[in-house]
Amino acid sequence: MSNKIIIGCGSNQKNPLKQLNRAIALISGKKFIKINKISPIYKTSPIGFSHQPFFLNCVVSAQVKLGPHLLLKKLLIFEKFLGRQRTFKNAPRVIDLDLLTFNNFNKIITQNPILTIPHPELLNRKFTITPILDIEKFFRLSSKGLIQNHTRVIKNQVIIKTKKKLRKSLVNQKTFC
Ligand code: PH2
Ligand code: MG
Ligand code: MG
Repeated sequence: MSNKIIIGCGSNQKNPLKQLNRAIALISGKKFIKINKISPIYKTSPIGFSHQPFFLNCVVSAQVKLGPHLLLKKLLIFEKFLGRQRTFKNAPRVIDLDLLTFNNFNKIITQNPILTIPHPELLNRKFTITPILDIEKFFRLSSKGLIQNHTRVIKNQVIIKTKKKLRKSLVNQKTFC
């Protein structure tokens, strides 16, 4: 069993580039996941709660051997391990790992408050659409059509492609999970 997924990664605390590096090193060390592509890193204006620093965002496409609920559980464990503390909605965070899509991009896999796939905000955020298009050129969401058509209507979101590069393996993955 191998499922194709896209994970959205974001950070705006404690050296965001370092946090993205730690997250991706951690993910890439797991046996149940094989990373295919990592998008460029974007500097993005905060959405939802604006009085906080800019974010760094990127997305990762991968193959996983888990179902969506178990994968979500793992991502939450990773966030915790990497120092995420939950305070209020859209608060600043050391790391956020969102399961954006699972296999067929078009299909609603689950739709509940705990896990909705595709991610309900995917099409409302340039910081998810733009990096997805970098690595999945023909990404399509059924009735909504090609996602590149969505970025044009999103207002007030600053998103700047950076030249920042991710380094490998900053976390000792072997001691975890
Ligand atoms: N994540 C949020 C809310 N707002 N804004 C930016 N720019 N990047 C994010 O990753 C982000 C956000 C909730 O998860
Ligand atoms: Mg999020
Ligand atoms: Mg999240």
